[in-house]
Formats: sequence, C-alpha cells, structure tokens
Amino acid sequence: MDAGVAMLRIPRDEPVLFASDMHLSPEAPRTAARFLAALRRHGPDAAHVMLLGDLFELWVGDDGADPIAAELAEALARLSAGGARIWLMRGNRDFLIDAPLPDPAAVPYSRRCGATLLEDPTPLDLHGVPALLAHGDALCTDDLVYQQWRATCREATWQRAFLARPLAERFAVGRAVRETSEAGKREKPGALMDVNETAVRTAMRAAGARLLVHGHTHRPAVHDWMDEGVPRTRLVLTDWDADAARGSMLLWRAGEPVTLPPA
Ligand SMILES: [Mn+2]
Repeated sequence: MDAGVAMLRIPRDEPVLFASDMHLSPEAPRTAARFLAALRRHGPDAAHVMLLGDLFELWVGDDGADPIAAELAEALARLSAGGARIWLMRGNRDFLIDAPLPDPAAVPYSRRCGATLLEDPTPLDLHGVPALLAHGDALCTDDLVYQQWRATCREATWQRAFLARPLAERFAVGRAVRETSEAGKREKPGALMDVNETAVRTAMRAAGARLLVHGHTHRPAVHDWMDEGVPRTRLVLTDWDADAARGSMLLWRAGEPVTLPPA
C-alpha cells in the first residue's frame, strides 16, 4: 500500500453488509429478485454495504446497463440517501464498471448507485481487525491463461478500444468470452479454479491482514490457520442462484460475522 493512502477504518459500531457474485442478469430474474429483496430487508441495518464483484453476469460498459442494473442502482442510492456508505468492487465479469466511455457526459455506474469504487485488493481496519477485501480472481494464480486475460482486459488502451465499439458488438464479444470461460471451467481441474494458498499468504502478509474476505470461487467457507504465529482467517462469500436456493448476505456486526437469512 502507498504510504500516502489512508487506511479505510470502520469502527465497531458501524455494521457492514457484504455480498458478492450475484451475477445479476435478465436471464436469471429469480436470482435478481432474491438479491434485491435481501438488500431491501437487510440494507437498512448496515452503515456500509460492500459488494465485492461480479454483481453482474456480464457488463460491457456502463451504457449497457439493463433494467436490473437500474433497479440495483436505485436500491443502493436509496440506502446511500439514508446515510449508508455504498462500496463497489469490480469482479471478472463486471470489470468494466465505471470504465470511461467515449461520451464524456456518460454518468459512471457507481455514481448512479451513490457508491464509491473499491480497489482490488483493499486493506481496511474492520472493527479493529486488520483485513483485506478482494474479489478473489487475482488470487487464482494457478490459472495462467486467465491471469493473462485479466492483465490484458484491465489495460486502459484495451478498454478504450473495446468501449469505442458499438454496444451490440460488445455484447456479442462479452457473450463469447463468457462461453469460453464457462467451457474452460468444465475442463479445468477444480484446484485451478480455486485460490492459490501462496498467493493468499503473500497478499495477507503484505497487507498485515488477519482476515481476508473474498468471493469469486463460489466455494463459501471460513478457513482458519496460523501463519507466522498470527491467526488468519479467509472468509469466502457465497454466490447467488435462486434456482439452487443459494445466496445470502453477511453482516459484520460488533466484530463478528453473521450470515443473514434470505429475504
Ligand atoms: Mn468472479
């Protein structure tokens, strides 16, 4: 971390609502309804709402926002107007959130949500615990092909060229990339699709973090271990799929995580 960047500090009396990997899409209206209902039910209990990436199944630019994205933005903006801080992190599906469009008058999606973007990773003091937030894909270092693509598609020049293409063309490319990635997932061994333990250890040591919260792998769990004499915890958020009755939010209240029932 740069010495000049102030650490995000969340005091113990400010509950934080975490979720990730909702993969919102018009193709999965039940999942979107489940998530939005949970947000309406639990959002008002939180001082901070932190969405850690893959909010959307596919995001080809802020000008491609669909009605579900508009509904999420409205729900978040309402919570923001009510005094909550809203924080968004980009995932591997929605890495183009807020990427500058050719039209300089375009409103960045995070602004529609009343949200602040979080870098990936983001170190923070969470109720007194040194923590690190990440989407999780950058920690899957065994998947070299994916890491190469990740580096490319996060370059400003690549994004500028992509966002200059017509929306329909971007959707076609986005769908093709998604299909390639889904096919790859079926072929790649399971370990390749999980985080690399050395990458986790290195990231947590570098940040001095005792807690890592991430999503992406769709393997919700709490992993505890000792490293350099320090107890460390890696908390993996669940993905959302209403058809599989999957999806829940996590509320960090008074230093403890509480898994919330769906709405
Ligand atoms: Mn992901």
